[in-house]
Amino acid sequence: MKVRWVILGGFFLGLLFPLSEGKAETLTLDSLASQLQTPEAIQKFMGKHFVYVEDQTLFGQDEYWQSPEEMLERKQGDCEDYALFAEAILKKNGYRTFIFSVYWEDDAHTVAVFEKEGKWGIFDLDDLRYLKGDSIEDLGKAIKHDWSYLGIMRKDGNTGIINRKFQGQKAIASKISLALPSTI
Ligand SMILES: [Ca+2]
Repeated sequence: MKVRWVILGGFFLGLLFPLSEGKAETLTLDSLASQLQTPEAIQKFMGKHFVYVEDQTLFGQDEYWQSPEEMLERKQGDCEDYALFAEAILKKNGYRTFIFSVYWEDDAHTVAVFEKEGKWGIFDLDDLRYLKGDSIEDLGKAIKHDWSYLGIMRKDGNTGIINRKFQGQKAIASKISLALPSTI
């Protein structure tokens, strides 16, 4: 009988204090990842909830790499913030993925890359597309045709640093598959 009263009590409390919108903001990456199990679901979530805002506007500095948790809470960011969020959710769902930056002249762009069914998926902000190429150069061209150099990245504090840099022949010869982390 006690159990029933607890359940009933919980039911009536729920009526008195319905879950507010604020509840969604406390959503963890783990619980979100269990809801967003495909790249398409991740894309839909980012498209619906995230807004592109430059780092200078948000943080008063040129570069600020937010953690996926910060991005989920703030729901505003630029290219690397979208990419780091997508990468985190993909990893939690077992995908092999990495952060990739393309540099040209005085600018750069960052995306998340993952492997799916023999193709390479690219999360470019909340755009998702697939590529059949197999070299790092193919990947670079898919983002920016006249790139200067390419980097497999990692977040270091609130900035991004290049783990592996590719230029010229090195980019042409390097297989995307080798850039993927061997362990998830
Ligand atoms: Ca940022």
